[in-house]
Order: sequence, then C-alpha cells, then structure tokens
Amino acid sequence: ADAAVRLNDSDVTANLWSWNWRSVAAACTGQLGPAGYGAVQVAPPQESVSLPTSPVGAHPWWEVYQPVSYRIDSRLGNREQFAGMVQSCHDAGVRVYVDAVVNHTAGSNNTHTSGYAGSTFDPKGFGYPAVPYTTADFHHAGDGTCNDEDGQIDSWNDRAEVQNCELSGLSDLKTESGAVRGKITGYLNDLVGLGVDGFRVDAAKHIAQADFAAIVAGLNTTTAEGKAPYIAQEVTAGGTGTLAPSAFTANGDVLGFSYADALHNHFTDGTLNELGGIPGWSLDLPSAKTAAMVANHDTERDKSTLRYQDGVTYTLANYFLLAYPQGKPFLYDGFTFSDDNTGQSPPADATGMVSDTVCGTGAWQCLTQSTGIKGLVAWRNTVKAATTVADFTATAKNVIGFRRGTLGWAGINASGSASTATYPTGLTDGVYCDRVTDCATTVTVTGGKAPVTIPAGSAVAIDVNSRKDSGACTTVAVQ
Ligand code: LM2
Ligand code: CA
Repeated sequence: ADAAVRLNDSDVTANLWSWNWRSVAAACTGQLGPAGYGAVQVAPPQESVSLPTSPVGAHPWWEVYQPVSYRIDSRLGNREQFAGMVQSCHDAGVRVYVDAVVNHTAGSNNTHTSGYAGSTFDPKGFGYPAVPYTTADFHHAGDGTCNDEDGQIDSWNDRAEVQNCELSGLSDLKTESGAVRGKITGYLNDLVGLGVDGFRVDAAKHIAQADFAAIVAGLNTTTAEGKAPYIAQEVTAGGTGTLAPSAFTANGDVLGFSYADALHNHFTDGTLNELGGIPGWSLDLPSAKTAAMVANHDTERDKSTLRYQDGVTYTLANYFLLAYPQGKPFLYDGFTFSDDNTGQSPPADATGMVSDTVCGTGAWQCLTQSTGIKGLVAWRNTVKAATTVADFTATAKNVIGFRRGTLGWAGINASGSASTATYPTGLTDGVYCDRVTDCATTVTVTGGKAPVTIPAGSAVAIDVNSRKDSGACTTVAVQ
C-alpha cells in the first residue's frame, strides 16, 4: 500500500501462468510496465502438495491447485520473493492479481502428504494442521450438504451438488461456515497486505454466491489504490439459473468463456466480418463484467479455445481482443507443452521448483512481450475513452478495420495475402506510425481516410499518440 506508486491507467492484464516470482518481477520491470499493461495475473502462490512421482510424471503443473496451507511458499518462490515481485511490479506501474484457490484443498486420494513449504496433511482424514482445517471444515457425502453418494460432482446443473460436492476429488471447503470464511479471508488479506491488487477466483462456480459474497465483504480495502481488490471469477459457461455465469456478477467480474468460444469460431472459420455484430450478440455476460480472454491454462489443454499452437490465428485473435471494446483483456502466456501429456510440469528442477522463464528458447510462450501485442496494448490504452466501435468495415470476410471514435483505427488481415483498401479512420490528416510494427511502417491519413496495406496474417494500428511529427517517430506508451 504505497501511496506514491503510480499504476498504469490500463485494463489489460498479462496472465503469466506458472511463471516463477523472479520471472514475473523481471517481466514487469523490463516489459509489462514500459508497455503500459495495467496488471499481471500470477498462478496460485500458496503452499501446495508436492508430487515427485505423479501418474503423469514428476510435479505436474496442477499441483498448485491443491492447497496444503496458506503459507506463501511454493514451487514458484517463497514469501520474500513473492513480496519482492509485487514491489517490482508496482514500481513498474503494474498491478498484481493472484489466482486464489479457496473452494478446496488438496485431493483426498493423495498418497504424498507434504507440501513445498514442509507442511504435512492427512488427505483421507481431511486434516490440514498448518491452516488449521479439520474434517468438520469440509463438505462430505451424506452430511446434508452434498447429496451425491460418492461425494463427487456428477450433475452439473444441480446447484447443491456443484457447490457442496467435490470437484475432481478435491476436498471441498464448507464455505458457509464462519470459521472457514475466516481462514479464507485471512489468506486473501495476507496477500492484500503484501500489495496484491486483485484475485482470479479459482472454481468460483463451486462456491455458493452468498458464501463468496461474505468472503469478499471481509476483504481489506488497503490496496495501493485504496479500494477493494479486483475480482475475476472462474465460472465455466453453460449453467442455467443460479449456475449461469451472469448469476455471479454481483461478486465481481467473470471469465469470458463464451466470448473466447466466439473468437475461436470466427477466427477459425475466417468470418471476422461477423465480429462487427458483437454489440448485438446475446453473450452470457455483459462487457463490463467480462474478464475477456482468447485462452487460459485449462482451455489450451482441452483445446476448447484457440491456443498458441494455432500460430498466427491465435495471435490475430489476441490482436482483436485488444482492439475491440469487449470486456477487460487478459492475455495469456504459459509454458510449451505436449498434447501427449497435458499434465506435464513446467520447466523445473529436481525438487519441483519452477525454473526462470526464458523467452525465445521455445520452452515458454512470451506473446505478451511481442512487438505487435505491446503495440496494441499502447493503442488500446490510447483509444479507451472511445467506448464503442465505428465504421466497422469488412473488405473481405477475413479482413476488417474499424475506428474507435476519433482516437484510433485498427485493421486485421486474417487472409493469406496482403490486403490494400481505403478505410475511414476518424483521425485528423497526417502521417501515423503503425503500432504493430513499432513504427516500421506508416499510414497517411487524408480527408480522414487512409489507404492501408495490411500484411498477410497481421494487423495495422494507428492512433492520436502515434503521430509521426517532424520526421521523428513518436509512439507513446500511455501509462
Ligand atoms: C480450476 N478451475 O476451476 C483450474 O483452472 C483447474 O486447472 C483445476 O484443475 C481445477 N479448477 C481445480 O483447482 C487442475 C487439473 C486437474 C487436477 C486439479 C488439482 O485440471 O486435473 O486434478 O488441478 O490438482 C488432479 C488429478 C485428478 C485428481 C485430483 C486430486 O488430475 O485426477 O482427482 O488432482 O488429487 C482424483
Ligand atoms: Ca464448493
């Protein structure tokens, strides 16, 4: 809570999933802050189970979704490294959002019974002395809360089952209990005390809204901005009534799975022309409540969305995510993995500690640091006051351009060849630097219109802060 800190005025988040704290700090300082990102999302920081010999190999990535205690000491780094990372990110103007696993603890099937910080637990006995939680703090089959015989969620439209039974065998916390809520708010407020600005709430669909409302009400408002932490809830699409994504918006934003599906469909079949209709679509969440994404760590593995393996199609969908005013964009970067083993560990040492991220070697994905994406982050930050799109123009099914009021114009070409057309830009006459190439090319606006050549599988974006004046290229990253 450093009042002197000036945070970037941006709604763009880089989700650096599975990156260790040292690497997130370096990214904030060297890349995200200067590029104008508003926030970074990090993977779960609490102590998790350590699985040296799991069925999918040592230390699968999903260890971090099995809390053993709320000590900030994990395979991603210790408490000091976490606190240092938050400080570095704030110094760079970047907020920190934490993936909060509070619906459950570890799985009761575990045979390994210790965590990365050395805490032990009793899986079958539901004992977590380091918190402490005891068996009375969990839902159990037949206890009047979870009505399913085996205690597992099988009926995904049965609210009691979805919220009181076990998700993937993970011991389900009795979030209706004041004692449990107290432990959860204690953990989250510890993070707020370390400077954390918000939370991605894991498995939020599996926590009763009233329970999570009580947890949110207990959160400290002592963030760097002196307000309640930002909340993005993970609620998978498809439920009806109280299980629908829109039934969770009173507690914060919700992840935009349906929007991600739509981007997947339109970029896969090349119907970018239909994206102009978004304001009229009945998506399952309003834009103002959507944490928008092209992919996350689950969907890149189950292939339900586009993912880095889709190459240029994936990149273009991310360009669109940034250019279009639908939700708050969350750009994703994890590690390279094989579809043959979707549980595999991120690069790590023999004890499971995750190695430093190195971009450009193939082991990690670093789209958030690419020139085109950083250019569009600056573009989005510049045009944000124009909250709607105008002159949406499809010069082909897979070639589009639009302006954001009089603040900027962007075009995307998902075809296999360069496309040249004249677009209304809304900008005053002059020469503008293209953000996507960091000013390697320019666009000349005359009478408000510009002939633009968009390279194959690429984009062009110009704005009031990318004007090329007196020969110098002066793109400004709005922070
Ligand atoms: C999430 N959102 O609601 C995360 O985004 C997702 O990645 C998590 O699942 C899930 N919720 C629970 O936090 C992952 C992974 C699962 C894995 C769990 C727990 O996709 O496969 O389950 O984390 O580590 C694993 C085993 C599963 C076993 C369970 C308990 O795959 O077979 O179930 O652990 O030991 C008996
Ligand atoms: Ca639950």
